Amino acid sequence: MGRAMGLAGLLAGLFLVSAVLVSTSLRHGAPRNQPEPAEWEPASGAVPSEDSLWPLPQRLRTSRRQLQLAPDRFQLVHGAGSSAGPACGLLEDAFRRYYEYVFGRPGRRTRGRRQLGAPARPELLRLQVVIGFQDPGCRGFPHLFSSEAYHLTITEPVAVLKADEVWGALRGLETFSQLVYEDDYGSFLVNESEIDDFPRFAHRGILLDTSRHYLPLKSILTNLKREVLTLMTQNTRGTLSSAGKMHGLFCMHLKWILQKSLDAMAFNKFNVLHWHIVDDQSFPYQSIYFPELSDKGAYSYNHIYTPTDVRLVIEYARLRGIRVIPEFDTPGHTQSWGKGQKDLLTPCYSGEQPTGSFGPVNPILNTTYDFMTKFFKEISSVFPDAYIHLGGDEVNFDCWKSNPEVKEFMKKQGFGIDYAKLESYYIQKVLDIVSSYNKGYIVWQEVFDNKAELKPDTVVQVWMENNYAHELSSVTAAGFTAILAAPWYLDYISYGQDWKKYYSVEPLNFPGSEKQKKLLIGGEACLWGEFVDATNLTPRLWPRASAVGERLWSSRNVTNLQDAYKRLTNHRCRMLRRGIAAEPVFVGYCAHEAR
Ligand code: CP6
Repeated sequence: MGRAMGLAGLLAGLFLVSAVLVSTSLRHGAPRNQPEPAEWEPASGAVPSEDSLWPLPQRLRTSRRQLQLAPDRFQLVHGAGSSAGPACGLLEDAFRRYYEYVFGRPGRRTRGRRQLGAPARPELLRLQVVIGFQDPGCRGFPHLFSSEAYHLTITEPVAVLKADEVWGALRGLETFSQLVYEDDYGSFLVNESEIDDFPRFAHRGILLDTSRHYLPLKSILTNLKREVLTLMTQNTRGTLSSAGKMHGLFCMHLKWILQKSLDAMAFNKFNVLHWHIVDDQSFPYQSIYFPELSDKGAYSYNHIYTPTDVRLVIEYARLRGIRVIPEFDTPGHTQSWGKGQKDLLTPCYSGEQPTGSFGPVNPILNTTYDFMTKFFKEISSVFPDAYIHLGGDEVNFDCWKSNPEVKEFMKKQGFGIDYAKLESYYIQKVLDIVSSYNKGYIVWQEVFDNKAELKPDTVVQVWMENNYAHELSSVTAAGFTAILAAPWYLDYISYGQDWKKYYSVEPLNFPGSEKQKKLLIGGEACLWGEFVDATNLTPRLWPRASAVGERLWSSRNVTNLQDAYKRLTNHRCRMLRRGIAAEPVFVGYCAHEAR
């Protein structure tokens, strides 16, 4: 008993000491403008709220008038007339998150800090969130045609965030959190402002590859324990709903790379996780109908995503307005599938003899299509998004060419020696299977290049760097919807600020009519996994992907590199404060990192 008391006393003492230390260091925590390399004149910088906005809103009016937010009074609330209320778990959870992003964790705040000599200012008491449409958003999933538009007015004494759908409210909350800054005295300030915002492109994705390296969902245990404790004890406004708690518990399981990536995506207003989940090297997706696929094809029994893991990722993403589009790439890139599914891949031959190695999916067997029918039935029900990515890239024909039965089949079908026709034959059958489950599909550009007969609503993803403008032109001239990935391969690294290269891409800069331009629905930053795992994924993605994020969200004329540099540097510091290990843009420092 006595020893327990002693321990408690010691802990209390430690807490006091650390509280004092924290209170001194946090006073320097303002996301201030920092000196820039000499060749760049600092932009006006007169309105601090503007200095770290990323991506830049479409329309923005800020005033010099500063309002102060008091952490113990300020509230995020549902506004009168909103079609969403406390039953909306998605918004309740977002309110809790964004309160924390604005003011820091309750445990890390120091009471009374705002009284340290800061002059009294008019106070901002609340942010009221008003959702227009009665929509299923609180329970439903975001989709290609969701509205992410919002209108944000920040005036004394109450700010109002209006959005047709909850997805717009999520984007507006992110913007609001970016407008608030902390001054040298620890006061939280925001400039009176008015923002009208909406995305330039509807599809703004990040491709992550979990086949070349497994990317864990779960955290190290110590981290997990701390999180659970915080969740159990915190009560930000005394109204943390049980739905919010549930979501909080969900999040406990996702404390690692996939979670971090989804957090950071929301900070950058990305709305699609393109989950390149399986490939040649491993098959981590645990299938319900075909458990052998991951039993045999994953790196190990632990390097898998169980049905529960997949549900958690989808829910964690949904709460941030992010769609999860899985890619099951066939007929190429399928070596790992062959381990758990006999006769799925084509046996390669050397003359009359099978070599024992295998090529792409075997397109000449009925059993292949029986398998795909069952497999994609499962995928269609596990992943709620209206689209599935079916791959179709980089099919090597050598093995098909070597196989006598395939050659025979080619003759019978009248394909001659054009193996692209065989590939199209296969892809068309898979597309029909997936359509029968009422799903749309995305394919890599080769499927279009090989002249497969595609349904008019097929989405073609352009990835080849050489002459991608011409490819966009052809794809859209044929009437297909397109996604651009070619200029944004973030797995390529080089010395210097390559974010400028990504930033300076103008997606609509391809030859074509207005009608064609409308068919480009957006783009993706791709992080292929050959040289990336949990150790280096985050700093390789951020803030380089942020450049793509602004290009896809903000207006076409937002191209000033100096202004972008200033905002990106501050945005990167904010990502660090929020737990994202984003790499530096260039030389400099973050105010919060001072000792
Ligand atoms: N994996 C898969 C890859 C790539 C593609 N598909 C790829 C090809 C070339 C470059 C980068 C990535 N690693 N399945 C092509 C879409 Cl440069």
